[in-house]
Order: sequence, then C-alpha cells, then structure tokens
Amino acid sequence: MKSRVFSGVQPTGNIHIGNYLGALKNWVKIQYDYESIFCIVDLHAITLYQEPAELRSKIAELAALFIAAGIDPKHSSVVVQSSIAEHAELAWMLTCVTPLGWLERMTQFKAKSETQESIGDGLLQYPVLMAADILLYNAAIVPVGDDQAQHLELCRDIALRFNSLYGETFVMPKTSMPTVGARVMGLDDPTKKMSKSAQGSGHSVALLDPPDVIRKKIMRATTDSNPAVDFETMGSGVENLLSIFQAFSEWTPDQMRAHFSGMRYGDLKKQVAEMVAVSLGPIQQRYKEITSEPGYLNGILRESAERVRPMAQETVRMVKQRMGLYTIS
Ligand code: AQP
Repeated sequence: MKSRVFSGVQPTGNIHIGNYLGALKNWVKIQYDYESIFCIVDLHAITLYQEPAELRSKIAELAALFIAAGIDPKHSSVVVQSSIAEHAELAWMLTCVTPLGWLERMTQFKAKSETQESIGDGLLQYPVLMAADILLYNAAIVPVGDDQAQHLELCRDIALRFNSLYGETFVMPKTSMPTVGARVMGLDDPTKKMSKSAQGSGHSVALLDPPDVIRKKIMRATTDSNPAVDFETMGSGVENLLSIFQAFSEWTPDQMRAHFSGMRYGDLKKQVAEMVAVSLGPIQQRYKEITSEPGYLNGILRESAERVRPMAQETVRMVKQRMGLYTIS
C-alpha cells in the first residue's frame, strides 16, 4: 500500500504565487508517488471571521484551482475539510492532550492575534486542528511552505505525546518543502512573506490575475539601489524576484547566474513577469473550463469525501477505543 500525503490551503483571500510555489506545485509533482489527499481547510478559515457567502464561493474557487493547477482528481482526493466531521472530532481529542504552553508559543498565533481586537479560541487551537487533519489520515508526508514548519513540529509533538499516553497510534509525518519557493516574499515589502491577508494591491500576484495585472505588479516590485543584478550584493527584493523566476522555470543556480548577472532591473522584472504570466496561463485556461462545467466540481468533492471518509472513521474509532471513550458496538 502506498503511504499517504496530506496538505491543505485555507479558502481565504486570493490564492497567490507563494501558495502555488510553496505548496501546490509540489503537490502536483509528488501526487502519483502517494495516496494523495488535498484539502480545502474551511474550518481553519473560520478561526477569523469570514463573510459566509464569500467563504462559500472561495471554497469552490479553491477546489477548481487545485484541479486547474494539475491535481488529478481521478488519482488524488480533493476534500472540503468540513465535509468530514472526523477532522473536528479528532481535533477535540488531540486538544485534550496538548499543553496550553505549546500553543501559546506558536509564532503564527502571536502574529495573527496582534492584528485582532478580540481573539477567538479557534485561533489558538488552529495548529491542533492542523495536527488532526494530518494524523486523521496517518499521512507520512506533508508538503507545505516554510511558514508551516513550526506547526508541523507541533503536530509531531502532539502525535508523540498521544502515542506515549495511549500506545503507538500515529505515524510521524515528515515535512516536505521545495528547495526554491518555500518562502516567497511580498513584492511591495520583501521582508514579509507573501500573504493572502496582506493589504495593498502590489503585494502579491494571484493565480487568477490577468497577464497585464501580473506585469504591472512585478514592474512595481521593490528592489534596491543597485542598477543591475549582482549575485554577491543583491538585496532581498531582487533575490525574491530571482527565486520566483527560478521556482517557475526550474533553472539550475548556474543557469540563473549565467543569464541574470549584470541584467538591469527593468529587464529582470520584464523577464520575471513574462515567466509568471506564461506559467499561469494554462492554469487560468483550465480554471475557466472547470468552472464552466455545471456539476463537475461538486461531483469530484462528493466522490473524494466518500473515498476518504472510511479512513477518517477508522482513525477516530481507534483513537476513541485507545482513550477509553464509548463506542457503540
Ligand atoms: N509566501 C509563501 N511562500 C511559500 N509558501 C507559502 N504558503 C503560504 N504563503 C506562502 C503555503 O501555502 C500553503 C497554504 O497556505 P494557507 O492558506 O493555509 O496558509 P497561510 O500561510 O495562512 O497563507 P497566507 O497566504 O499567508 O494567508 P494568510 O494571509 O491568511 O496568513 C501552506 O503550505 C503555506 O505554507
């Protein structure tokens, strides 16, 4: 039996090239090596308020984008998290074995709670729910961007703690990250990671941005006071543009140096914009086709849920039994 891969994206804001290069592109590449489950994590999204109609439409948009980006629904499951009740059920059981101090230390919790007037308990529990998502399917590999490394570490800690309290139950999941593109930075501020929730129209390139918008955003990207690319002294803005190009093109470091050394920033930006627009073109085309076929997406989400539900039910049955909870015989 193939081991499992699991990963997810929140249906919030506009999915951007950081999400694509950090996560989705890697999913597409490795999907056939595993039994693959890719999740639209809507229960994570509601840890911050989401307007209901907007959330509903973002769930469908994201599912279509997974498939448009190359996830093969005949092989891989595309699952909406809230359609499998066991995610929340396992999360509660794991909450009960997770020390509060572990959660309070999470940097994403600290960063996000600073931006809120009042914080829901869900925001603190976010990484426990993420651990439940992964452990529910006994996933061996979790392909994510660099910002999720700490949550993955916590997931392993929770699994270890559960195993030591109740006996060997969970597989220890490994993190898989791309060598280039694991942390794409904001175009307007290359000291901050590209993020869906960041304000400002020049911050990120969305997967559905038309070519002229992509060009405009990249031409306005922050660079530094050098006139041209110098691999020894370049600032983080230029480094970010080069790594976006490299992640899309899959060029080697030697190819990158040979091609870009000494290139003026205006030309560099034109070439990066072209690479991004050309790479996203086929994804945008497939997205149009998928969303114009009534019922197609719904059918995939239903079939996927039916495929993974027995796996989730089996894990919860085992966890309940290990913890001494009541199960109807
Ligand atoms: N800038 C990034 N570079 C590389 N990978 C990234 N990911 C996110 N931002 C970058 C990866 O995308 C996957 C899904 O992200 P998510 O929506 O679940 O979580 P997120 O980190 O909260 O995404 P955003 O865009 O930053 O949203 P907000 O603004 O809500 O915080 C994950 O694998 C993540 O690592």
